[in-house]
Amino acid sequence: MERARRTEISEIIAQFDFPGESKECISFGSGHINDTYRLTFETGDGDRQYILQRMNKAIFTRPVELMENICRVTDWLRRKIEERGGDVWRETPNVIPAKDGRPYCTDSGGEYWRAYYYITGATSYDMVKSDDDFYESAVAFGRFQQLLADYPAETLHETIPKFHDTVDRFAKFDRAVNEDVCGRAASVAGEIRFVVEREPLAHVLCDQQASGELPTRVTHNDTKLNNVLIDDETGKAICVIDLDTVMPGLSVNDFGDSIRFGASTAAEDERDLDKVSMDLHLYEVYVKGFLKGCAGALTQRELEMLPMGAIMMTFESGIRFLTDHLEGDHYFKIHREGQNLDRARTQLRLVADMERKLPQMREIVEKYARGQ
Ligand code: ADP
Ligand code: GN1
Ligand code: MG
Repeated sequence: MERARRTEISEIIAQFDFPGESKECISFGSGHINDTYRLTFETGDGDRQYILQRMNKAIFTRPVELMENICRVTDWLRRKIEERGGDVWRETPNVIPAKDGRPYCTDSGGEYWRAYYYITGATSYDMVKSDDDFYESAVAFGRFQQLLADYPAETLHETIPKFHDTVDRFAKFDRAVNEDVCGRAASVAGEIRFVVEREPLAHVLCDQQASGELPTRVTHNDTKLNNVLIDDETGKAICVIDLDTVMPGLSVNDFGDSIRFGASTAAEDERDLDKVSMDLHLYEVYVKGFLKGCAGALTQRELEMLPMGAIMMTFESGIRFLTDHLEGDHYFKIHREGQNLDRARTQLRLVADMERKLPQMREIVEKYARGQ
């Protein structure tokens, strides 16, 4: 680690009551937004590990409210897990308060940081390795939905306003195309046309939420496979992590985000689009696990709209990546030129594939919903 980072991190570490001697600090995970580190401390009693994260202030503009949400939700989950005889140290993230009692601290540059106990013996995966992992992640996200089904969603802060307001996402995309600040629009005319042709799609779920046909629930809003920790020994999903975007939302969007990421046959930024499709078998595996985890918590309308949730989240992600490409990559971290365009292209390819597969996607949900 270079010197500046080291100084910065030690300034943060000093604000928490970590035990023993600091031994290691490594960059961790593959998220697009926050910066994550794993800290190791040597104590007389063996090594102890923690997760330290710098919250992205440009994106999470109200970090105090964000941490309030996380503390409320994890308190609730801990109570539910305890009632069921589960392990509260492994089945939910546990925030470590700073020395001053706040669930976060700030550094001299005004950045916000938080710490969690590190959950050992578990891994988060960026790609589906086996059906079992994907099934397990589905059960975990479904269970998350179920455990929070009676939580008063309206009491949570909206950590990113209009996060899954696809109509608003479309409007921002439209503005980015018109402003074309980087002069990139002409080179992505095909992608822009694909999105514009589907403008009516952006309204479908927003309208049903506004009319109350779809209930507003506590949702995770970033249900990628890599936001679930899978136990290295048992292969069971133990914990849903990355709770920054937990806020009021739609269950079908949580379902959909998992499908667009995990049921794809290729990585989110794959450049060879011939490799990209939505795997119906993986889709079925996820439906089965998600409905098991939800354990009857979903309404009939939510069940009917699950396939639409998959299309919508994929479409919305495509719009977001394309917007960021047009605006000069200021939102999603990139590791190579054109990465956000590559990400947009995989998402739009998946949308086209899901449109073709919609009848089968519906049949699969019906098959598993019958047993509900
Ligand atoms: P991001 O928003 O950047 O995706 P995450 O909260 O998902 O950040 O954390 C990044 C990675 O750090 C995760 O994919 C996971 O591997 C690891 N991680 C996060 N929290 C914990 C934890 N409490 N215990 C163990 N590993 C964790
Ligand atoms: C971001 O931080 P990460 O990688 O878990 C983004 C999600 C996107 C995802 C795309 C706060 O999540 O909404 O779906 O990238 N998070 C935020 O991979 O915008
Ligand atoms: Mg994550």
